[in-house]
Amino acid sequence: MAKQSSQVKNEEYWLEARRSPGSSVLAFSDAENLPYQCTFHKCEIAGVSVLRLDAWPDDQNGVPFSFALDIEEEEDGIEPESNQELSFFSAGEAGRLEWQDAKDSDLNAIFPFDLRFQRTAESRFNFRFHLPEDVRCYGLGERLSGLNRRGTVHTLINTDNPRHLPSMDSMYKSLPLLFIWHQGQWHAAFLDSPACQKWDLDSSLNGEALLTLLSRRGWQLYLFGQAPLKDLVAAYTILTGRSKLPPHWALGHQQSRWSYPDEKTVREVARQFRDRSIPCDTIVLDIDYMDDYRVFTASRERFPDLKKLVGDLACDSFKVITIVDPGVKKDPKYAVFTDGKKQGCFVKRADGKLYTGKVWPGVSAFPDFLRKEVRRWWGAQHGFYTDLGVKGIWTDMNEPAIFDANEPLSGIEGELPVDADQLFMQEAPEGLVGHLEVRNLYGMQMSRATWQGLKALRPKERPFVLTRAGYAGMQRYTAVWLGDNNSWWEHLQMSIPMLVSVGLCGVPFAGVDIGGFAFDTTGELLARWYSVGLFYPFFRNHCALSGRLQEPWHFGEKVESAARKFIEFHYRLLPYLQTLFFEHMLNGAPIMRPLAFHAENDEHALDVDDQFFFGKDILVAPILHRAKRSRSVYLPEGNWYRIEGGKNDAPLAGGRTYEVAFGFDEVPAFVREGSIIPMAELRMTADQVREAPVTFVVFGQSAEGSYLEEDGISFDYEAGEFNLYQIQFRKGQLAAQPLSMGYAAPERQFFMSRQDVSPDAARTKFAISC
Ligand code: MIG
Repeated sequence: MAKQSSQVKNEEYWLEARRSPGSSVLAFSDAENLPYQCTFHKCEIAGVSVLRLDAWPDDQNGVPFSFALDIEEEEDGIEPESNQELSFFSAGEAGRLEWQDAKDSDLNAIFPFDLRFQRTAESRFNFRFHLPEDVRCYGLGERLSGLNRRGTVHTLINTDNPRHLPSMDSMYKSLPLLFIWHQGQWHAAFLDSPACQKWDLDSSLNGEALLTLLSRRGWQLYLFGQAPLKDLVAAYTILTGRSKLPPHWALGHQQSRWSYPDEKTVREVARQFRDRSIPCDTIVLDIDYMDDYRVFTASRERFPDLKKLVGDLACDSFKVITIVDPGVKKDPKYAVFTDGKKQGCFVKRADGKLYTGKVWPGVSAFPDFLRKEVRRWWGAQHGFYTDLGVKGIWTDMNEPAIFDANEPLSGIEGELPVDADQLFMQEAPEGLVGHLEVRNLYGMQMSRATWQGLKALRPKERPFVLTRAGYAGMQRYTAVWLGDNNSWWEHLQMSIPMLVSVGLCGVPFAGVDIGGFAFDTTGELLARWYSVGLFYPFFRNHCALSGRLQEPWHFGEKVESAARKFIEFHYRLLPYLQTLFFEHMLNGAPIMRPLAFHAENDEHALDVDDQFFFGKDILVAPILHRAKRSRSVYLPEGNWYRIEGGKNDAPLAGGRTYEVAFGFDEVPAFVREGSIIPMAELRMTADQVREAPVTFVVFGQSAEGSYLEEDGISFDYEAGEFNLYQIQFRKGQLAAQPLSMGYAAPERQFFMSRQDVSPDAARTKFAISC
């Protein structure tokens, strides 16, 4: 094919694109003679114009299979839907999108930042784009940074680095989705490649971003044209999928510790929760429940009858979650190892020998979760836990973390190491690839294997999986927590922009360790942390080996009662939280949202990252500093009630900042005038809340909200077995409009109250009739 230069933008770099006659493939070459192929396609997704660039080195057959995309697969237990109306529940939308040929001239129309890209080394692509002065950069998932990611470098390669200092770069998860705000409008870019990516968002303040991808494989870059932030999130989550409804119990309070050393301690912790009437659903067993850290085993000395323990806890309405790491102890007497080895499930080095690395069990082998057969094999091992009655699985160390190989890439200035110098090889659909090319998929595919395993073992129950490492699309299988934070006020503060960003990147079910993981927490920090944590969708207190005891009662009466009050508030808000998970399925919206999500034309709101929306109607503005009693709160447009202001409280007008004091046990949040919050009567577990009376708390003279009913555990809602109501308050009357009716809900009592969330608020009976 004759190559002639058409256009060279900027210096020696970039895009010498030529259209090869009669096809949409554009051939590229450059001064360094590193040719590649590139195609442009476009499509409309959720009303957003999306341009997709596919590029791959000349000597390959096209772009590799994408694990990020939500492509219908029988393996995931997803069958093509029969009912069109319910198509929003089914995965596989990305597979059904119709892409049309596009030209490189569409590029600037959709993404007006003068994007240029080039293959600049054998294993490296560079992308550049402009970042005008006013631009804010949101997204990129889990980063130790404020909401606006501009002005620094973000390296996306999954890494276990427990030192969450300001200098830290690579984190556990890689979510390569960037949102760009410019002159009141949003755009987005998603680079789908599970290799190392380095996003330099104008660290030298010259108005230019440089994105480096270190890969010998092809990639797909999605550019999202101008649209409201929420539409961009909707479009991205059509591509990469949405979370299903979690089991209802998993929305309750979880108590964890590295580690509860034995059965007796676990029973004692559970008893304390019930004796002290602090709501709790789940006790989490960290690595020490195992026999010498062998996954799929339990210690005979410390947990001699785990089944009985799990059963006894179940009688007391507790669920048990166990941790599972990917490393399988290399031990010829250990069936999981010998069987996995026989079946060829473990990764090998480039020379074909079994790869081993040291983790908790000592020398260990690692499954290749990229392979379907291996995912099946791994999933089936979880019968060990389901037989014991264990309800959820926490997958940890799945970057993977390997004690002496924790920093897989020291820098990415040069080239990707050759395969022989990488840890191990993996089997991608297109053939063997060096681990670093696909590293960011490891944790995601482990949680997928776990999700599928639990689904196959207990087909009638929605699995609960929690992961540390992950990549774009992981929300289809798993909840996340953000790893090893510290018991520092700074990390309480940071949890807000971090979780909000993870949510914007498609992952709604997220939280951080409440109280902080490493170091000793204080009573004040723990209580304040619960005042924020009650709004984390994933709501867990967890603490490291060496820290002081961190359950809510170890700090005296004042802290215990504040923590109890916040945990109770979370439980009372469960009906509202449930509707938010449902909303996520409908439109991809996260649960914790930045102010910009709803304050669309408010430039000031863009830079606020110590507050967040919990759904559309609750604005959280917590105290985040030691010894502070008040803080400055920015209220966006609208009128806002303090959530615990009571029935005589007057709302504050938005569009300005107030200094607001919050009592030590006061919920630090506001409610939008015109909203209705469904709140349950208090119960000690989430399952019990499902049957408790619900009060619709009305804020304002004319208000709206929604309310969802479904069975909380099965997949029947996917077949339409749910009831969704729009609740309206007009002219002093409350009414429930059924939007969808398919579930025979158990009896429940309903009430209405005006502006008063307290448990003893004056309330009137209300009947949802249909
Ligand atoms: O090397 O399982 O982030 O939550 O308690 C540490 C022990 C391994 C890291 C997790 C943490 C967990 C801990 N794990």
